[in-house]
Amino acid sequence: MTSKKETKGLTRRDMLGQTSVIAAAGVTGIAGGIGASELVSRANAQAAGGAAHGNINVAPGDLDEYYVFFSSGQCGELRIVGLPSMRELMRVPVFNRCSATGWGQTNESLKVLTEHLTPESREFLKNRGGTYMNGDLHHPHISFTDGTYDGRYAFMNDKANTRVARVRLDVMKCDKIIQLPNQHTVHGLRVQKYPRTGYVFCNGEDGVPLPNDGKVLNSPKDYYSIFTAVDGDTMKVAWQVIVDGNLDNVDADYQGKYAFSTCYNSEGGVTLAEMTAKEQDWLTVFNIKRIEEAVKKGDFKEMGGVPVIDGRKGSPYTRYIPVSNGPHGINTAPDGIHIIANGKLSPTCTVFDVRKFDDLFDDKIKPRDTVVAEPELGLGPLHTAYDGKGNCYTTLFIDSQICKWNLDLAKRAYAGEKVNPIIQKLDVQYQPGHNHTSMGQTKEADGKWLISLNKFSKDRFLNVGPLKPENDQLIDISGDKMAIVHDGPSFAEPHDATIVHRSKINPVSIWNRADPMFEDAVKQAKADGVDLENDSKVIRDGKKVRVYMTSTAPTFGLTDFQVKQGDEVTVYVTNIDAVEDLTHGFTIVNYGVAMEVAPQATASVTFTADLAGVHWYYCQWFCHAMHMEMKGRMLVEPHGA
Ligand code: CUK
Ligand code: CUA
Repeated sequence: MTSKKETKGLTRRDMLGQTSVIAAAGVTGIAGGIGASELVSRANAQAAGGAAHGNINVAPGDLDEYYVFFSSGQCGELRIVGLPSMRELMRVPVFNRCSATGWGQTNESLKVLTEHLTPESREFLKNRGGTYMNGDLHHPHISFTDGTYDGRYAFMNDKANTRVARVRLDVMKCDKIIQLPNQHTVHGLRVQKYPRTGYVFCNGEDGVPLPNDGKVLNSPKDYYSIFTAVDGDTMKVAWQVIVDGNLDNVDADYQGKYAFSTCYNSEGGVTLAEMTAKEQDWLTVFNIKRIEEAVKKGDFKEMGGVPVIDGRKGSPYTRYIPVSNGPHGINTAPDGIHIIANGKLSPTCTVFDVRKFDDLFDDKIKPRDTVVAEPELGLGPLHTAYDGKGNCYTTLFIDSQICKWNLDLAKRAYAGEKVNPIIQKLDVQYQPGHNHTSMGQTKEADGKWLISLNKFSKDRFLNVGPLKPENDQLIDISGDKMAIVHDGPSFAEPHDATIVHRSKINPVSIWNRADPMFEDAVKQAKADGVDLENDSKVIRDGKKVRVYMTSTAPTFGLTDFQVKQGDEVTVYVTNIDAVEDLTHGFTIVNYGVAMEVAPQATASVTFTADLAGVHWYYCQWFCHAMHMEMKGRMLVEPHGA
């Protein structure tokens, strides 16, 4: 969620809608010896029609069927969770800094975090740690080939600092980050589904002057929002499009022809009242072929080193389809035909037929002729997921519900038939944002599971103080009725998640010695005549000292090394254990230095040895019965000694 404006003027009780009834019932229930959660689970069991729920109990030693890639919002990391157990399996640092792995401190991670920076950003960040310390990761999406996940990469946005990152799914580490020029924030992010990824589509949300160098300030009519296509293979900006209005979320078709973004603030306002003044905003459709041709024939301006196309109203590259004020989520159905814009401020969802976009761009039909249904679902529709059987699951933020409805019935109702497309409304705890079905964003949607990412957990967990966890609820959708089967607390703030069948993801267990992640260390060692896997030695190069050591449980290759105060020291640790799960670490006491060294990896860290004295270094990953003894001394000779 980007704003809570839809709650304006409502009391908390109004906001909670039906859920307040359950909460009230809970109070009575407690008096009668039944807790609120018991009542809710009874209600859910009832909702499930007494049918057996999907089995969420993954027995000790058994593996989950799905990976879930969760974003973490303002925490800036990617999280990997197993489904159906909902156990957190791993955290992948991306835009944040990580104390355990040394992300943001090792040379390998600093390269990823800084190599894209422009000279101006580098200057700006010089006294701020050299890179951004925060990130706001909303949307993690897996690369596609031919309409389904191919297991190569996850791409994700940083709304806070206008960055896009890529995580390699073979090693589950971030290998590329770029900052988008001209654009201010990147919010919506999704990838090209066909023929492959291909493009990573990135929505610029806020409007700013172009260029944003301070010459234009308080003149909102000169602010522009930008849509960017990043090449997922090279991680370079392929092209950008200037648009009218603020872009919110984005999705792409299964034909490789179009991308489309929900757009709010068509008014171009800068205050809440201005941004919501008009009755309508748009779905903005981007014609990929036409844009590629424009880039080829030079119909663009180069700004910030990238081609920028004018896609404002009236341009041949875009179409603006009116929808109710402030649409939020945009979701392509697995049938490859329908796309749904979620109303947010309107109680409706708008369904488009993507096949009609050809005629729309040829001006054979009017923008609204692409709409084939517009069911009224409830208050605050934000995102819709699919089961691959023709049903849609829409989160209703204000009603705190998931609405299950049938797409075909909605189309028939829109055509004038007297049918009700709504199948079931299920209370969730509370205020859902995104929701996701298993494989539901691919043509292989399997209709088994739904996760509702609820922004509030309120009374669902032990009280941990004023800052509460959020609640990711697992819902079984395999039967006729939805049923909640698990409550999962999560720390701020998973906006989005992608549920991927485990058959699609094949990570390695041990690093390949030829991996590009540590190629710089390998190069430097070669130049120093050091064999990383066999040698442990100290190379002095003026005031620079390079310390090479192996690690194999439970010893480092060097029991001590000596440097002079003020030396610039780089320590390279190579884990020569080739045993699955045998990670070592390297921490220097009172130096703020720590890094992870997984099996067969080399990791390095550079620091100035400005603190004289004896400093023990130790392995911080419990690796052996003699792990406590896996340590050595850095001896720092004081100035003038
Ligand atoms: S947004 Cu957060 S609930 Cu950033 Cu995907 Cu809709
Ligand atoms: Cu190596 Cu602990």
